[in-house]
Amino acid sequence: MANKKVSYFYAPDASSYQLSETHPMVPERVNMTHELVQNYRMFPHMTIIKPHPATEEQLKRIHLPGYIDYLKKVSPLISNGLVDLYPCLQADDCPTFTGVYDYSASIVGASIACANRINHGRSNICINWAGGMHHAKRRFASGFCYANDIAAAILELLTCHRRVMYVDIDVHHGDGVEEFFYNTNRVMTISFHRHGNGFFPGTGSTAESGVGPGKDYAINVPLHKGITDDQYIFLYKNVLMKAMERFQPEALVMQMGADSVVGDKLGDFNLTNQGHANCLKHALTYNLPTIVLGGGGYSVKNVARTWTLETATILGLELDNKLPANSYFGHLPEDQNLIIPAIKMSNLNSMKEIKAVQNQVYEVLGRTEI
Ligand code: VJV
Ligand code: CA
Ligand code: ZN
Repeated sequence: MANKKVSYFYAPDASSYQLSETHPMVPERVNMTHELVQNYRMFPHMTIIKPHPATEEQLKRIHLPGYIDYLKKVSPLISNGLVDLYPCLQADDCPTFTGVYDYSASIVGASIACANRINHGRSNICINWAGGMHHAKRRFASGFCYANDIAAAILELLTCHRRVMYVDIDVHHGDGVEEFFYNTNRVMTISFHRHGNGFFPGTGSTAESGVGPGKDYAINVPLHKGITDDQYIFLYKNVLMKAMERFQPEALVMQMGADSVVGDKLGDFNLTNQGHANCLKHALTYNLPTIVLGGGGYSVKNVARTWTLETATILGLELDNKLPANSYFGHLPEDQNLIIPAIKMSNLNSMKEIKAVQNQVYEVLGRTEI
């Protein structure tokens, strides 16, 4: 979007943490993205900002103070045995690691900074690829997410915008964000995700749609493995168009989890990164002040490719499919290209089911009023 003021938030120190030696969540993927964005010469097209970590007070607006105090004090050495007494960190998905508080504060700080910049009208689009931690709950960590930067950013946007829309294309259900705003009609949450067969976190059926004043303002789009670009984009555009028409938000937050791209270690959709980027491109056509966040993504080179392509999409730039020289990708044939093609795999979504889900979502949206 050549005429838009774009800001890109990047905390160089935040991505050097490791949840554990072999944990699938690798914060380094944000550094990989950063290097590709730099080497594709995108920096001159946006404002690069180094955000401050969130303060304790900011973290406690979203989280139970006792949980934040715990995060601040805990260390791998003293957490052994303690997790059973105070089970807010779940041993394998959310291990206690050195710097867990600083890591969390850094991510939340960047997403709050995105919101502030939008609130002051200084940017139209703000990017935080380290953000998008959609599972974190008020009282505990969940699904690799310790602090909910998305809820913090939305809360900040609500001080200046009547209605905020949240769209989540991570392969997992955005349960944490949904829960924070489940009973308000000032935030509409929309998550597309794999659902069923025990896929994490298990919530996110179309019937789960909000409570009290928030009834019908939580939208869920459950899908099966193997979905293709054509099916996904068809459903995504229809849902977004209808939701925009009904809700008329004043600001938009996009969670761009790249685990919905083909070849992910934890996800099993068949979306290309171009399909994934087209979802963002479509969202930007509504011309709303927009925060663009990262999220999941476990095949790290694919994550870097996807978020690089999406940074270019935001800037309205065309990129050469040949990756520029960089320190992460080597000389192997599979390391040469930006574009990730679809593969041959079974697709458990029929067009009939896609249309049925669409109609269920339309029914919920049809009951909303502004
Ligand atoms: O399915 C689960 C929960 C279990 C308990 C923990 N074991 C490890 C797995 C089953 C029920 N958790 C999911 C969490 C997915 C979080 C996704 C986060 C996001 O992308 O939506 C946003 C950032 C899950 N799936 C796979 C794993 N956990 C997993 C965790 C590991 C692992 C391998 C797989 C943790 C440590 C190590 N390997 C070394
Ligand atoms: Ca999702
Ligand atoms: Zn995910």
